[in-house]
Amino acid sequence: MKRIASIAATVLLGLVLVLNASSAQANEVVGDCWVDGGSKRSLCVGAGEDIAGAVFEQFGIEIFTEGLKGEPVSLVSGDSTVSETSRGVSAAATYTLGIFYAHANKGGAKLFVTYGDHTICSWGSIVTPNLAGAFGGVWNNVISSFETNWGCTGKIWDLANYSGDTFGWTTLANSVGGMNDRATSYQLT
Ligand SMILES: [Ca+2]
Repeated sequence: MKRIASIAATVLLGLVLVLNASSAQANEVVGDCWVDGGSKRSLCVGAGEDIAGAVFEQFGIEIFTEGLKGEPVSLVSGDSTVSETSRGVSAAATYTLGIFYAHANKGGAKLFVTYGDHTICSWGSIVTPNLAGAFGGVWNNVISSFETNWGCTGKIWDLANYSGDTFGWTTLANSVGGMNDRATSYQLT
């Protein structure tokens, strides 16, 4: 019996290792990304790198997020690689309407979804252009939490083209329930 128990334990251990190996094959997002719903421009940076600074350097676009009083707050920090002299008044502005996170509780890598006008979600559902799309590449099936800004609300779908299981609409999701690591398409409106 002892031998059988030993074999059973070995089989169980093997099964656990296999399960761990398969879960390790899930997408792993290493750095932050940005996509603009108007221009459809996008960019990703490596682990620990500054996405706002990189977007500013490459596109001359300054990313803002919503402050506590609804005011735009620049994500381009003074400590970034952006020099003060390059931060001219001609810099284009874009606004973070949604942030999707690879981990729960707004943790892990971030995907910033922006638009050149932070008031579009207050225009009303008939005229508001949806900021919608697919979670491409490493962002497919990894979203674990999200938040929205400036009156926007967000929803995620399991499948492409806004079909299958969903989570939302909501403005803050510290977790996404049964949709964890499953989101393939999204809308902000
Ligand atoms: Ca999916």
